Amino acid sequence: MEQQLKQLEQEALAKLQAASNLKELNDVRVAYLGKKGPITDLLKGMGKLSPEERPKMGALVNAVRENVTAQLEERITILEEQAILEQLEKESIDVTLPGRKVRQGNRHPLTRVVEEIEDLFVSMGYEIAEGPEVEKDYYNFEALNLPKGHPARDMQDTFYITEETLLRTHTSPVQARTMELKKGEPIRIICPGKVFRRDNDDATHSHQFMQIEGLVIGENIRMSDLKGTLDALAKKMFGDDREIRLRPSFFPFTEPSVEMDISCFKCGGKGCNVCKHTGWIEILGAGMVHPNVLEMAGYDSKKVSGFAFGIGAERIAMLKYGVDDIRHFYTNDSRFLSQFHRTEG
Ligand code: 2NM
Repeated sequence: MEQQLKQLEQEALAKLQAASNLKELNDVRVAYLGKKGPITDLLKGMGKLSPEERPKMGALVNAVRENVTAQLEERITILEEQAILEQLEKESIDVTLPGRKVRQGNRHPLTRVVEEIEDLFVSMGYEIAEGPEVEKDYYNFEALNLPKGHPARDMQDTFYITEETLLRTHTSPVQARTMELKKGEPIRIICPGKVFRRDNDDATHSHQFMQIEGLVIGENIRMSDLKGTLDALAKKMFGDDREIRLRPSFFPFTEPSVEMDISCFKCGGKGCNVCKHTGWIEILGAGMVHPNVLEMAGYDSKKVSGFAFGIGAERIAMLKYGVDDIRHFYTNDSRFLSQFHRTEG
């Protein structure tokens, strides 16, 4: 029996050494030390032994069990350490690899145009005014000398919420609201913002676009003030050697009304593809605020006068940056947008 025990011990120890993972170790433990294992059997068989032999055998079996258990625990520790080392090896990172680039964002080209124009006008003492994009028919049309049924409304068809509520077709309603609030006081504001028209989108038309309008009201505000202001705008946006030209035009809210051209920034006026061989590029509309508009807002048109102008931000951005399709501004394509990283101040 002693012989048998020694053999069992050798076998168990050999299998513990051979086990290459924790599961195999556990199998060995169950096989030799488990309730149905041979060592337990031997302990159970002790009853058949003579009283003299019993303590001796009991001590022997216990010694074997303790030895195997100790070896098992040592192997568990070794294999666990091995597993951790393998895991660490797998998860190791090469800290000398170059890091991932953090891509810096940039302002949207339209934001850039709007902010450049805002900066210029703020430097000339203007305030920036904003108002609702969902507007009342009254402020969008009526207060601007465009009564219901006026033919000029056709060119500014829009999205209607109700009969009397609509998406604004220009930022002029902000100016009508400001005039109403200031009741007779002088005004110097620019109004940037989204505007809407019922239009079929193509390379040069968009049902939503960005407008910047300006309004100055006070005593003795004259056409020459408008002209000097627009000249400063043209030079700021397209270069100090730009010349401007005003042509007569029509808007219901101004009288007289003009359209402004700038001398072509590409050819300087000789004629090229940008100016369609005219030497001039149309930039904006403007005029002296119509007396009806002043009166409706509570101003005395005999005492004060004013000028106003309206610029399409997309048109300016397309000219400045050579963009050939207005839809590029709204499709969020990073190949387009990433080209507008600021390089200058
Ligand atoms: C333009 C052209 C001409 C304009 C007029 C007004 C207001 F509210 F004062 F009457 N705001 N903006 C105006 C005048 C806008 O855009 C092409």
